[in-house]
Amino acid sequence: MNPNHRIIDTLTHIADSYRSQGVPYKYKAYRTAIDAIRSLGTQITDVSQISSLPGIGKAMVDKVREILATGALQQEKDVMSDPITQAIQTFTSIHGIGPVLAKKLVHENALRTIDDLEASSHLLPPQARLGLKYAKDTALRVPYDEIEDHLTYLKKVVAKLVDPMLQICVCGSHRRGGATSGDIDVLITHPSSSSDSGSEYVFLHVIVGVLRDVGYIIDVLAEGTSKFMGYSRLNPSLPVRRLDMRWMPYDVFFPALLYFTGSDMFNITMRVEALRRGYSLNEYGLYEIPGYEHLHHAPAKGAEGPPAGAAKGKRVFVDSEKAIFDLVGMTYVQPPQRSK
Ligand code: DCT
Ligand code: MG
Repeated sequence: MNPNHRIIDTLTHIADSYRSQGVPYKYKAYRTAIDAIRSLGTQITDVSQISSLPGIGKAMVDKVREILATGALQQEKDVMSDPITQAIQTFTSIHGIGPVLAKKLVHENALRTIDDLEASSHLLPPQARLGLKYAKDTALRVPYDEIEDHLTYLKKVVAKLVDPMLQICVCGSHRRGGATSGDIDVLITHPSSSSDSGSEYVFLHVIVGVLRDVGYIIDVLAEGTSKFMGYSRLNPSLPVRRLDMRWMPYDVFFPALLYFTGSDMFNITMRVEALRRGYSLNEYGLYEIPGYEHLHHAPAKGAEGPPAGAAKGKRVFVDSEKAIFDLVGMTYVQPPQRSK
């Protein structure tokens, strides 16, 4: 356990409340400070140990000082004991309910609990009604070992009923070594697929069909050619889990693996580093921004440009996550150290 877990947990509670209230800049400020503290490695006994860290301003130093002096933070106690804040947090954790709707339900309709929502489900859009159907189950974190069981099951079913060459991995917080995860993030590719052809995009549809037939996928929130969002269950004695699946052709597998592993904040940091080196990085690839000198070429291959909507520039083929770190001038970071 991190020697500063008390400080980290306290600040995380406040960060989460800002996120659910729809105040992203505050959420990011807390997350940046939390990451700096998590990376410290030594126990904080005095605020002088953190006051010069990047991302930690005076207000954050004051909060840490209060935690060190009193063992707690009044602001956290207020957040955790405020029924309105807690209701907004509960509601925004339901798929299909964002901060604006959550606040409306709390302030205008005086709803506070999942039971209240169930009694007033006519106030919800269809996606949120589906989210509500599984809300009690999906509020539970998914243990590491259960996700491994999902992976084993998925590999077996897909190899047998779709194609034995399909490669499946779990990304997200699970790949970062999280003891529990909020959902199951699955990335799928096939070694013979390429973004040049596009025909392989039919794979995800076939996989989803098979997984529905065998009763593993029990409901669908959204399904496209490269993304699936829905609900799955390994067996009836276990809770229903939120399942996110992405299909990526093999030539863009590693940028996708990097993106889908996260964390969200780590991705932002890495994108900024890439930009400094003249690259634009997203889940679909690493692109050279025209006009920069790109000294460290990886062998470029195929695909002339990014998909619609992505930054313009030539795509750089990478055959590992490490190759992306190298190109953007970062030391390789192992997945468990990417929880930032
Ligand atoms: N991601 C991102 N930016 C976002 C959301 C997601 O870069 N705004 C990436 C990084 C993580 C990955 O997608 C999966 O997203 P989540 O499942 O939301 O996050 P997680 O890290 O897996 O955490 P959790 O345990 O809550 O699922
Ligand atoms: Mg996840």
